[in-house]
Amino acid sequence: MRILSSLAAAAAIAALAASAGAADYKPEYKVSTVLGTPFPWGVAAEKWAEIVKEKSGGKINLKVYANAQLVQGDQTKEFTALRQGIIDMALGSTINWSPQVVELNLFSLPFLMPDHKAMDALTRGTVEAKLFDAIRDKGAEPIGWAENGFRQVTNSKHEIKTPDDLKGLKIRVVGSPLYNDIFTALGANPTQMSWADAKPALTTKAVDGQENPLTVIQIAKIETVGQTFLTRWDYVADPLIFAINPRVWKSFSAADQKLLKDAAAEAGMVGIKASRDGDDAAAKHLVSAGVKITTLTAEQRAKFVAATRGVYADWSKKIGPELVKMAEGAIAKR
Ligand code: X2X
Repeated sequence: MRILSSLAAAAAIAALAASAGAADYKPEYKVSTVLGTPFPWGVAAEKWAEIVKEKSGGKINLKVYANAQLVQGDQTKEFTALRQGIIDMALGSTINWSPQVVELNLFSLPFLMPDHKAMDALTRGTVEAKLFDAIRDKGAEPIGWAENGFRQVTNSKHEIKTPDDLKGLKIRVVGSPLYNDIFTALGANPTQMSWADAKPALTTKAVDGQENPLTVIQIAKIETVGQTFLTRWDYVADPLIFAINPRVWKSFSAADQKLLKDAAAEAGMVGIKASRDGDDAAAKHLVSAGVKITTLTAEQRAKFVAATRGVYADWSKKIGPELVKMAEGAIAKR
């Protein structure tokens, strides 16, 4: 009898402890992202939520809020909202977080990364460690990578083969001032606006063009708003970063932190594959939808590189010459 009741007491204590652990956790963690499924962002974010739910036995419940809706569509405020705890977690582009974390402009240095292997060289090892330290310093816990992809330029006016073809074109650009500098150096007329405002601006022809990865261009059906000229120039690429508010991060047990990190690695791989495999498929689809795709020759591309060297040099100073050197070294060794 005594053994039985002490067993029952032990079971009751164990049950209490388990429910106390779970009770520390929120019923739902809000995950912010700019683009939902079927964009590679949404694919990665939803996969993350799915794996975390399954591996935690339903204890950790992530809910993805797309279209930057948790920051009223203003994607350049996402990092600040994450730091403040207005959102718990995010899968965000390095471009959208660069106003707060200047080092993330690294990926936007024009023509720094020649290929996917170059990108991979920056999202691991010493460069990754430096970037993650910079993010941590600014108040968020980075735990993994996914990918938006190499960005191409579209417009409604004419084919772009030389920097001269960009002259006078009004181009919608994203949140970092570095993009204003790139397009100004190329003779275009850049105007910064959120993704939420971009499509209406393209529809009304308030702007002539924009730049985004092929998967985004295709899934958003940008050809339907007159964007029928596309140049593949791979001038920059943006990875996506999984990050968590520091207080939320600390509220998880070490085992659950590992679970979240491992799940982000797995989901990130799925997202990266969706972006990389999606590019050529998107290009085919766009051609059949009537888009003229121009792929630059090495010689043509060199003219764009030359025209943006000054911007590269200026922004290397802002990003940190040491970090840029480290990145160039990692790319050379890839
Ligand atoms: O706004 C964009 O162009 C997008 C969707 O690519 C980003 O959020 C960086």
